[in-house]
Amino acid sequence: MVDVAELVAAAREGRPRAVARLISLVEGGSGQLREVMAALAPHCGNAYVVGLTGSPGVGKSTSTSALVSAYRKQGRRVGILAVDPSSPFSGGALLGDRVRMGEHASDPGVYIRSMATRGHLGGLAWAAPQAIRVLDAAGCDVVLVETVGVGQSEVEIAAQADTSVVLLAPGMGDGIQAAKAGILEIGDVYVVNKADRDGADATVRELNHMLGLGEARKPGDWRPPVVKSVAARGEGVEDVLAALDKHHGWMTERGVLAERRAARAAKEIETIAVTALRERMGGLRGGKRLEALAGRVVEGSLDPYAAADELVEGVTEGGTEGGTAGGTGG
Ligand SMILES: Nc1nc2c(ncn2[C@@H]2O[C@H](COP(=O)(O)OP(=O)(O)O)[C@@H](O)[C@H]2O)c(=O)[nH]1
Ligand SMILES: [Mg+2]
Repeated sequence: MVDVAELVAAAREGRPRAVARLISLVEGGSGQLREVMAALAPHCGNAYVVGLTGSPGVGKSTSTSALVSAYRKQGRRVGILAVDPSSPFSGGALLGDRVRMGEHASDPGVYIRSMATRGHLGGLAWAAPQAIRVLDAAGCDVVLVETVGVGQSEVEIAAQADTSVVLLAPGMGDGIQAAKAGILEIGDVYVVNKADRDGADATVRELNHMLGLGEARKPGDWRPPVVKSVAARGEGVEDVLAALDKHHGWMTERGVLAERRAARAAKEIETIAVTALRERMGGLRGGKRLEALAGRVVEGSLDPYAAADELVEGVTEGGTEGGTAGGTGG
C-alpha cells in the first residue's frame, strides 16, 4: 500500500518520481485509484490541456517538443502525455519520442509520459483523463497530449482536450483522408506541418476550403485557423502557439472553456458509472440475476424492459459491494 497523501504532496513539490508513481497507480487501475483521485481533486483544474492528433509520422512529437520549448521560454511548466492506443508498452518514453523529446528529458519543469491503453477497460476515454489530472495537480500549466491518429481514439482524445490541434502534412491526399475520418469536426487549430515540402500551400487551401463548406458560423464563433509549420526546424511554432493562445482566450471569454470542461466531466462520470454497472452485471451475483431474468423473458413472464430495470436495481442496491475497488480498473 502506498501513502497516497505523501505521494500527492511530493508530486505537488514537483518531484518527478512521485508524478510517475501516481500515473502508474491510476493507469494500472490500482486498488488505490479512488483514494488517489480523491486526493488529487482539490488540486485540479488549472492546466490548459492541448491535444495533438494526426497520422503517424506527420510530426506530432516534433511539434510537441517545439511547443514545449516555446512554453518553457515563457516559464510555464509542461506535461506531455504520449498516448499510443496500439502500443503494448507504457511507463517510459517511446523510443523515437525519447530522441525527439531528449532536450526536455532533464528539465525539471517538464514531465514526459507515454501511455499505452490497449487492454484497458474503458480504453482511452477512461485512462487518459486520470493521467491528465495527475499532471494538472502536479502543477503543470499546460498538458500536451499526443495521440496517434487511428480513428476513434483521436476523437476520444480530442474530447479530453481544451483545445484540439489536428496535424496534417502536404501531399498524399491527406486533406481528403482527413475529411473521411471526420477530422474536420474535431480540430480547433489545424497545422500543416512539413511545410518545407511541396504542396503545403495547396493543402492549406484545400483545408480552408473544406472547413468553409457547409459552415453556419455566427459572428464571434470560432473559425479554426490553418497554420503552416516546419516543426523539425522550429519554424511556425510561434504561429501555432499564437493560435493556441487565441483559442484559449476565445474559450475563456465566451465561457466555452467552462462548458467544455463540464461536458467532459459529465462524460467522464458517465463512463465510470456505466463501466462499474457493466462490471457488476457481469459479476457473480449480477450474472445469476441476468440468467434468471433472461429465463423469465424467454418464458414470456417478463418483458425485457422490466427485466433491465430489475437488473439495474439489483446490481446498484447495497452500495459498492460487488464492484471492484478500482471501479473501472482493467
Ligand atoms: N521535412 C520535415 N520533416 C519533419 C518535420 N517535422 C517532423 N519531421 C520528421 O518527420 C518524422 C516523424 O516525426 P514525428 O514527430 O516522430 O511524427 P509523429 O509520428 O507524428 O509523432 C521525423 O523524422 C521528423 O524529424 C518537418 O517540418 N519537415
Ligand atoms: Mg510521435
